[in-house]
Amino acid sequence: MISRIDLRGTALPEGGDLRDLLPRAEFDVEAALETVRPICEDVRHRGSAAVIEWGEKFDGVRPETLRVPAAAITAALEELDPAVRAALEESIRRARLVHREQRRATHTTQVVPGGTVTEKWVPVERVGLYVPGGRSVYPSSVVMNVVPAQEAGVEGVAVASPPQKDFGGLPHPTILAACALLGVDEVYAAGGSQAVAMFAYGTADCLPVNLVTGPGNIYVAAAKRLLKGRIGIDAEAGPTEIAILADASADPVHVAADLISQAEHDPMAAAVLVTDSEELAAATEAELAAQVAVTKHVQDRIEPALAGRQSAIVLVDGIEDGLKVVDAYAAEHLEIQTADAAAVADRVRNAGAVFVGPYAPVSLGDYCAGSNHVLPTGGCACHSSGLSVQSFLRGIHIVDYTRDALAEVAHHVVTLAEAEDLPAHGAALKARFGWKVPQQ
Ligand code: HSO
Ligand code: ZN
Repeated sequence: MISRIDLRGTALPEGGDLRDLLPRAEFDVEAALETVRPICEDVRHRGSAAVIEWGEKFDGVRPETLRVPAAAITAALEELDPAVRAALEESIRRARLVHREQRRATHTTQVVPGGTVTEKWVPVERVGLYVPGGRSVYPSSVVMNVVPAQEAGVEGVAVASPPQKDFGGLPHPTILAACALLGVDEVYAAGGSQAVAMFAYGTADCLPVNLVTGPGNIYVAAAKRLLKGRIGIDAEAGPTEIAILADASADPVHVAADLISQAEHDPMAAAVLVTDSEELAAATEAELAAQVAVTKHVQDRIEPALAGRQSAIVLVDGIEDGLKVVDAYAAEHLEIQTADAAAVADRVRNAGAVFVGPYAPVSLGDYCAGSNHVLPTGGCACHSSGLSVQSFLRGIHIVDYTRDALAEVAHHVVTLAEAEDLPAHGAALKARFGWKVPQQ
């Protein structure tokens, strides 16, 4: 059900060549651009009516109003299963603990006496958080988007999630209940690229936002790419990925269960085991077969995900090579299940999040570790981070120099301006000192 890639017995190629040997799903956002372009343009020109009509077309239901009424949000919380409520509250509490500590303090550097640069961290004014609602209805993703935005101090937090046929055109009730628990009352029954365009351009119902975050399908990713610049975005989320670096000490029951746990998301999800142990590889294959047989979403998601070319068991000569492989792959989620797991984890350079040892499965991070589960996919972990307080802040430099401090460096500024053939830059300094550069 899962293929093998055997990299044993030869020196591993470097960088990009190694990455080419590893499995990865196609996620062709470029191709979806042409589909979403007219939808975004329509929303730009016709506003809320266009958002509602595209929702009707794609989601099969016409919401009564784009903005979800406050009473529907309150009612959803009242009807929420108490056990789900308790679990979400614990998830929120833990996420707040971690994200609160990500806040950055304003810092002033005294460059010279009288010359300072202060870096001030300022939250964006308004954000649009996208929460999917198709195959996946994840209240946990509401938590993972809203908590860092709130902890960053964002004042305007708006959530959009597709209208649901079974719930009279409202977003799914557990999504609404999660919003209520987090104190978010601005929620829109909007999905797909039309929701992203609504956030970017604004409509009569929804003020434009500065930044859109959150996972979504390929059309959401394409709309984010199209509208980037007008709005800021987090990483474009592709299908979820788990990589596990494991040696003979790992328990194949855990390894198989964890691979399956992320394969459960999507037929395009990737599950990759990197190991130097032939025994673990064989035992994991057997376990996968046994566990998949008794899992829920077998045919529609897990089997195609595991059998797809994006998933594999990669055999390597040792954990050193394994580290090279997982770094080249740059997984969204990376589990380390080796003898000295913490030391190995410490050496990982590229991963969205790293899960250390036998008791830190990815599912823990998905819900209740306190870490964020909106993470870079598709190899983007080699240049991007998951969602954090930092995603919602901008660092602004405040430059404050006295006359003496400026005088001290003026000749250097003028020299550099002349070297770049920009004499007016130098003149801006000279103007302050009787049109002469102060002599040092
Ligand atoms: N593993 C997903 C997040 C998620 N899992 C939501 C369960 N619910 C992407 O990190
Ligand atoms: Zn998950």
